[in-house]
Amino acid sequence: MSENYRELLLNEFPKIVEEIINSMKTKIPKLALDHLKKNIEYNVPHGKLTRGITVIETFKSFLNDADSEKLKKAIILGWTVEFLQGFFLVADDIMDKSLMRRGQTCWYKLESIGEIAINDSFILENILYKLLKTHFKNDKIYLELMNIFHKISWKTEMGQMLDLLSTPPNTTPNFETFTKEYHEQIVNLKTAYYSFYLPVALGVILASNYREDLNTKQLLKEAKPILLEMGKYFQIQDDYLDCYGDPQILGKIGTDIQDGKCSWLIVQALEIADENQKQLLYKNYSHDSPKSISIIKKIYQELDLDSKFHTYENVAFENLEKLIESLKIFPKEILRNFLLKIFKRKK
Ligand code: GPP
Ligand code: MG
Ligand code: MG
Ligand code: MG
Repeated sequence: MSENYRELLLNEFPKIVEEIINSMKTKIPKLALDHLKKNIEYNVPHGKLTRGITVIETFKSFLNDADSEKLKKAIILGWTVEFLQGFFLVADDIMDKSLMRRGQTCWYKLESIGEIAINDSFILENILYKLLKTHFKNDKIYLELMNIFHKISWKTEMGQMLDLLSTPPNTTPNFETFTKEYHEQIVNLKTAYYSFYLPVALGVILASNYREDLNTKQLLKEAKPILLEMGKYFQIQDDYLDCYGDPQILGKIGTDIQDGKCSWLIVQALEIADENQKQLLYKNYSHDSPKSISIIKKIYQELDLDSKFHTYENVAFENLEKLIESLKIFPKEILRNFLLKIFKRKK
């Protein structure tokens, strides 16, 4: 099923690129048009497209007999979340000093790119609002769509701010904030809202464009806590994979230890480490040297964080299954599918 939606999305992509390029054709010189196209094509379509697919899946489960015109709207809306994701990732890689993304060199790291990547990330964000305007300006949900993107972007940026403040430049990490509670707040804001709540909410909102009987507010109110819980599980997987994942499969190389991130792994480690291990963690965490990184990884190994994560993963899965089972009005299948897509993921 989702393979089909992936194909639907990818088939529409060249048309979206063309639409954007055509809108600028007579306004900027060819070399700028070429750069704009390259920015979009390099940074938007190469991910798993889980968020875009979820928009379409959610929409379809509320509007099973959607005709091709309505389905096209779902596809466009799917791409708007992927443009938002492209924007966040280009910017995040600069802030995190990452090297690889989706199996490619990070955009800002390309020899011909560099700091223009900052502006390119802004452009990717702006394109999503252009797409909304072009394709939804005459729909009653237009304002609702714009509002939700603004609201969720704000949350994500607050989360990114907390994430970055856990280790400001040229200082030691704020270890007093390396707690479960602070970590939970970071992942909830920086990941769960835009990656889990937003795609499902967009699917429901689009369906409500055609079905008067749908109570968007009620439906989303019920699904939201579960989606945020799934988002937390997803970012904890991301934190785990940063250290234990295979970069070949993951398409990116971990940076959390040298960046001094308030990651699930370091929070767990500080909770159970003995005094000697704690001192070593304090001394070496956030240092960008192979020796310091290997000291941290060795302590993680001594503390058996690998198997602690697997235990957490199984408990989180069971808990989410129970939560989904308890839904009264929101279709369980949508959330079950979403959960199965990420359970034990390697990328
Ligand atoms: C994931 O953090 C969070 C984001 C990509 C949101 C970024 C938000 C901005 C406002 C730019 P991460 O750094 O752990 O992701 P990854 O491991 O993929 O780099
Ligand atoms: Mg980051
Ligand atoms: Mg990052
Ligand atoms: Mg990460």
